[in-house]
Amino acid sequence: PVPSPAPVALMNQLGFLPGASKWAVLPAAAGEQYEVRRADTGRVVLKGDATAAALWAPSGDQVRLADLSAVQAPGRYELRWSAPTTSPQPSAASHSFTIHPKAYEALVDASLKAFYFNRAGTALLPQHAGAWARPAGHPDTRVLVHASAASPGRPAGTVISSPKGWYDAGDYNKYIVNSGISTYTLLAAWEHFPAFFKPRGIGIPETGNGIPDVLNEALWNLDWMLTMQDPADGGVYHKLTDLRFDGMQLPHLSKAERYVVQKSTAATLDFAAVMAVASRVMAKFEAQRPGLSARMLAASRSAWQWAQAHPDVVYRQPADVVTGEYGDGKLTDEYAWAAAELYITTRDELYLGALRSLAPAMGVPGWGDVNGLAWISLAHHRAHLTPAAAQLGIERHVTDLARSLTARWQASAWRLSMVSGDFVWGSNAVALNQAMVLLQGYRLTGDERQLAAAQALLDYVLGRNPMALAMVTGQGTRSPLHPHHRISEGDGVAAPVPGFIVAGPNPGREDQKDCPVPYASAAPAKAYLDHVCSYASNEVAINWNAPLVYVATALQVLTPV
Ligand code: G3I
Ligand code: 9MR
Repeated sequence: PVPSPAPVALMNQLGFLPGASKWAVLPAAAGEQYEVRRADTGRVVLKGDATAAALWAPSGDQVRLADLSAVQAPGRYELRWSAPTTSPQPSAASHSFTIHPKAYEALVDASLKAFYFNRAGTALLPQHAGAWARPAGHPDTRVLVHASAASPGRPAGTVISSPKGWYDAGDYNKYIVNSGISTYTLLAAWEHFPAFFKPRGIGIPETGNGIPDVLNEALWNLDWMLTMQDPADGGVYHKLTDLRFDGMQLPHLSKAERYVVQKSTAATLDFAAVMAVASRVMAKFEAQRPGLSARMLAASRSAWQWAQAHPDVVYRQPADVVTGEYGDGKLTDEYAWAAAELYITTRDELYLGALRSLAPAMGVPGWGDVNGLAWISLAHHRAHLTPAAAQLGIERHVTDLARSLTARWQASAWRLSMVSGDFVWGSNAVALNQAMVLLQGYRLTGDERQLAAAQALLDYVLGRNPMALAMVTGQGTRSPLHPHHRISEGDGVAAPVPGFIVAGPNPGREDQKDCPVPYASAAPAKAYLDHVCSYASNEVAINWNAPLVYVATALQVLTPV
């Protein structure tokens, strides 16, 4: 496939819900006035004045903004603005967009289905995977205990079985820390919006089994996570991995030995948190998976116990292992998150005590900082906690951060809460996790600016960005064609596997030594390269897709139509 030409106005390429806040970024040279016409009748429905040209520091561009929010009726529209007076083109420039009451439903389905496409240990059949059908890879029924993970009951070289789970990203390894936040985010989408997910089938093998597909997909990974706990002591292995990264080939061609590596406190606490969430969710599906809820709670409690006895076992990459690290020396957030989820599920104030002594500060969630997940769960369940929870100040923690992100959105020349320092490896997930925080603020306060600021972040990843790219494979009019994804690269199908959000701009450009072509720009919001070499800006990952599922769902459900 060949990329389509870049449009001149930057907008969400999937369009908008009727009641949404709707913004377009215009070049600084655009004239002051803009108008919106219906594409079918040509009738002018809005005339407005663009904001004065201003610098957006992350991209280094001077831009003007057009606010199209007043247009609400479903349909197709043409945005037109006057060309610069100095421009050789005499006519006005234009850009089309749509308004639709189900604007993000297909995005939710595709971004959730991406997890299915990344399943380990199973063949993807044509009736579910279409052109991306493939043989089973990495059964993981014969996994070796690495020397770093040896215990009296399981000396080095012991063979264990640890099947299923999702591949983490473009690589074929499975990491508990990153599985933790990713699986949680899908479970939160279910806990917050069950009515939306109940009737949705996305065409996976389990569709129609009496469990909603968002949970069917989460269960594929939860079943794997359970096998990563040492039953003898409750500790959880940090990862299941090859010793070095596989080649750019389909999974069934990889024959390297697989290992479980070192138990860590971060992995064990993330596991405890997710199992506590999953236990309360699966309690409603006892008929479909008898005993699973109780098993998950027991697994969560024994993981918590292990962490009490091993409070600071930081993951250290063994010399013979070079795959992803997910190393994190700060563990108070993992403690707080596990304590919060165990408290919510059990109402046992032992865990509330632990939480209060940690006094976790709300932050934008990420794999290395999970405090925010604790507050998101506490906020959602605040009406069902014990009276002592009132002292936590749950609402204030969430709304303070949502307000500060909203202030950034309001002040931004791009109308976006992302600032230069947010453009790190996986910046698109920083954007979507900011949106997740804003959406929690909106759910608590009803402040429409918080909903608008969240919408702006979805707009950003779907095309209102300097690359004019919908950064999700197969979505919008221009999207990434060459993600760093072994399956997409190895399958012989021209189009990448659909529904994956790529990492996004990352001025760190840590992959340059391995890339034959340079990035087009080093500016924070432009340091992106649509080339398979670019593992620092163009890889896919489960922890980047999960907040896409959440944010697309939340906006679809919460935006007035
Ligand atoms: O948070 C700091 C920030 O404070 C600092 O200013 C900035 C400056 O460089 O760095 C920020 O940290 C970065 C961090 O990502 C942000 O989450 C690190 O530099 C950067 O090296 C780190 O990258 C991680 C990358 O692995 C390399 O370790 C990514 O988060 C993480 O998503 C990525 O994960 C990989 C797995 O290891 C293997 N599987 C694929 C997966 C996705 O690429
Ligand atoms: O392909 C690897 C990718 O999945 C990881 O996220 C990335 C992070 O460390 O590393 C990639 O592997 C590269 C390795 O780190 C350095 N040599 C080139 C590898 C990619 O071709």
